[in-house]
This record gives sequence, structure tokens and C-alpha cells, in this order.
Amino acid sequence: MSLIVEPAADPKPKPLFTLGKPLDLSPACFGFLRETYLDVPVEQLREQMEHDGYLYLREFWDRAQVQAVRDSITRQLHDLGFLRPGTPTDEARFSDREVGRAMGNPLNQHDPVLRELVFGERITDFFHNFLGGPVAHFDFIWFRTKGPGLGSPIHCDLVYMGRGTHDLYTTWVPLGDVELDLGGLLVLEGSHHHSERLNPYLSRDVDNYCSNRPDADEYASGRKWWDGTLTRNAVWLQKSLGGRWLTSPEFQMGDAVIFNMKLIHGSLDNQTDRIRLSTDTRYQLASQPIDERWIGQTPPGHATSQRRGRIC
Ligand SMILES: O=C(O)CCC(=O)C(=O)O
Ligand SMILES: [Fe+2]
Repeated sequence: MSLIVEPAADPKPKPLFTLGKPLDLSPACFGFLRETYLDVPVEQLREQMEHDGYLYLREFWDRAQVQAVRDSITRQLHDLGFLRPGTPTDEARFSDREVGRAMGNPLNQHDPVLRELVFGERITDFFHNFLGGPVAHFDFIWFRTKGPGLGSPIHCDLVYMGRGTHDLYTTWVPLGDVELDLGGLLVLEGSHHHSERLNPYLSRDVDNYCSNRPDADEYASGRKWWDGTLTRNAVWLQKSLGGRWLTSPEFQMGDAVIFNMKLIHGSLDNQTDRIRLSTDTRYQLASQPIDERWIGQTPPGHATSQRRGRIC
């Protein structure tokens, strides 16, 4: 039996949207991520990363361990008043208040149960083996608490975190089962192979600005910021670069999606009344330079202090 499978797409799927636009769900334009498992030899996983730009590792963690993290987060959401009163906490029903974006999110970055999941032995051992040496991770944890409505804009992670090594990997962790209409991760097949064409985008950094432009002061002072979006039109992008938009028929608690800095991705819009919960975190070789914006007890992230001007 092959350990790597790509499930067939439903011939008559329900409509799916990105940033309010319907995706073309024909088999040439849409499909599902190739699934893999931890017992695949590491050389094969490296080849797969090279070829696909991602690894969709099913059952990477014990479901119970992920459920404990979900419990901790839904409890926080409940206590902060973000869940609809009278509904079971575990269902994470949206009230009427957005929890906030990954930056400035009120959830606890230092929750030990969460940190044990995303920075514990299982994942660091995996990266040690995969990268071939001792591993470092960013301290910052990106929370996604996506209520009904628009998913994440299409982007590559490099423009947010490229001041250290570019041999850096994101791990996207669904904290709950994510069906298609709850709006999970969406990646553009083969898009990491277009880095030459995407160079004008990939060579930018959201916290850099051109100091010789008339609006330089506005960028330096934080009044203006480029948010790193590649495009708001996923359908146009797919037609222009080729490849299919890929997601999972159902991301499950315990799964992990690991991907490189140049893979184009975003997420599907959430068509339910529940909050989609996930985190994303970053890993690299400890011997490589690291992007200091994401390191420390309270990483500065995209604070104005991190703006850098240059002639361009
Ligand atoms: O979960 C999302 O909506 C976006 C995830 C993402 O951009 C990432 O994991 O890098
Ligand atoms: Fe991302």
C-alpha cells in the first residue's frame, strides 16, 4: 500500500470562496493536498518538500494532545466573551466580535499546553531529522481565529519573516477538524517554483520602505504599512501561474501542514457560524541566522521600531 495518497476531489463540490470570490472547482483548477505520514523515510520527505513545497502530515500528533490545546483556547475565548452565550464552548460559535488578527490577538502566547504542542519534542525532533541538525524556532505563535467571512489574503510567508535564513518552514496546525466550509489552508500547487517570476514580490519585506520616496516618513512612523498581500484575486492568480488550488477535504486535529517560504497560500472563506482555530509557527536550523522580529519573551514583530528604510 502506498503511504502517500492524494484523495480524489468530489465531482460536485459545494461552492468555496476566497476573499468573497468563488473558486473554480473544476479538476484542472482545484484539488486536494497530497497526504503523507511520519513513517515515510526522511529522504522521501525532503524530495516531496522540494517537489510540492509542502508536506501534509496526517496524524502527526495525538488527537488528545491537540484537543487539550483546543480546550485551552476555547476556554480563553469563552472567558474573553468571544463565544456565543449558551452554546457549547468546544463548538467555538462566533458571537459578534472579531477576535483579531494574528498580531494583537488577546490569546495567551505563553500557554504551556500550546507551547508543548508547537515547540515540543515531536516537532523539534521532526525538524532536526528533516533539516539535519539542531533546530531553532521563532518564539512568536500566530493565532488564526477566523470567524464567519473572509479568509486570509494570498501571500508567501517570506515577506513577513525573511530577515534571517530563507531555509525556514511554517507549520500550520488545525486546532479542531476543519471541513471545507470552515475555511482551512489553501495553497497554490507548484507555486514555489515560480520564484524568479515572483521576485519583485518575494524580494520585498513588509517592514522595509524606500527612504527616497515622498511618503517615506509615513512608512517610517507607522502611518502606512504594506500588508504583504500578493493578490486579492485567487482565480486570476491561478490562471496566470497555473497549478491547482489545493486544500484538504477535512483537516483533522493531529494533522500538520509544513511548507516553505515561497509557497503561495491563503485560506478559504469561513461559511459557517463557528470560529476556525489554528496556529502557525516557524522552524529552521539553529546554526542559521534568525529573523529577530520574532524572537524573545515579547517579540517586536511588525512594530514601527522594525521599519528599515533604504534607497530603492
Ligand atoms: O490560517 C490562515 O488563515 C493562514 C495561515 C498562514 O498564512 C500561514 O500558516 O502561514
Ligand atoms: Fe502564511
